[in-house]
Amino acid sequence: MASSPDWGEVASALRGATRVCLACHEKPDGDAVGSLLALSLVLRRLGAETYPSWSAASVEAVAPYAWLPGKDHLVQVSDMPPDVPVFVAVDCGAAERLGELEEIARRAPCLINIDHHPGNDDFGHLNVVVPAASSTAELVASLAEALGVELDRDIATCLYVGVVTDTGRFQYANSSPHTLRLAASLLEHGVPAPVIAQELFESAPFGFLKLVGRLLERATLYEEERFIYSWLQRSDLDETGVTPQETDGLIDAIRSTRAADVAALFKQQLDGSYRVSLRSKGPSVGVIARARGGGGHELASGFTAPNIEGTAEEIRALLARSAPKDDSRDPRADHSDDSRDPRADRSDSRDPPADHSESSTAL
Ligand SMILES: [Mn+2]
Repeated sequence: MASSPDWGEVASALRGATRVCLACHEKPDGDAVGSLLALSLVLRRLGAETYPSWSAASVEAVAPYAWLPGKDHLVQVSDMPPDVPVFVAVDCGAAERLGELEEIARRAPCLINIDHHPGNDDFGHLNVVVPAASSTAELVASLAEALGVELDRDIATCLYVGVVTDTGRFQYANSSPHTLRLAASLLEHGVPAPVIAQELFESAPFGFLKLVGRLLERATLYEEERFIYSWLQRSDLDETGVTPQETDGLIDAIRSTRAADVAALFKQQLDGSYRVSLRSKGPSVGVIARARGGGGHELASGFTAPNIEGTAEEIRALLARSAPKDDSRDPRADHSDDSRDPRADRSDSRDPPADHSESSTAL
């Protein structure tokens, strides 16, 4: 995000508001919860009553976000006041991502949409959508400044969680110099970065390690096509005590090898079918997913398949067909100046910001 967005109308709407409903997307990730709670705290500093929530049977910040400042202000969907003049949606690529809260949002006289998802359809009355922003948290930080609210440790902590999760710990191409300057300023407000890192990235239950073990043990590599895949059955979750929600980032475990450009993870669903997540360091996997009724980005996509081996074989065959014939496809050897170098532009290599969970976008 090179320059700060124009907050003019949004800032005046929020400055005049005494009661504000806020919501992030359902099944929130770190950026969604962090942005939601940060903005709620910012508006409370301006004296507003805030009602932060998201669509869920029970709205509570669960692990690894259960410790976040401002979580005590969360309200259940049923307790959302229906008649609040200003409703702010954060980190929602589309109004449907508000789930049950969409109706209240649509009824609000002023619906504000603050987001960084490419393809956001500007569903608000006022929209600040900045795809170049690393995270919605980055936008909320900019909004706080526009509102004249000085960050404190609590707000900065929520913002930091949004930034550090959506940038993959500052690894992805969305980590701009601005993002890192913001992170630095958040640390200056006393954000306990090492503690947050432990909470977010080193607090998995023991069973999770066993599940990763199974996944890695089963991983199958097609060397020629630089394609790796693995799978999880429902019984794996039952036996290790891991919930489906906790399996969202698992594909990272198999994509981390230099031997593969494309990774697929098959996760068995309750009906016996498999949700297939695809990640790529170069070849388009969006086209593979779309051809099978799924969706996503060129480098991160997903679809549903009836089986593991047959589908993996299909993907392998497609990759073999689309692979360039004239080089080794070893990115370290040949592509250093090449636009196909998977590391030259990783702007899409993060999980699609639309949703890190796989349920709604079938990624
Ligand atoms: Mn986000």
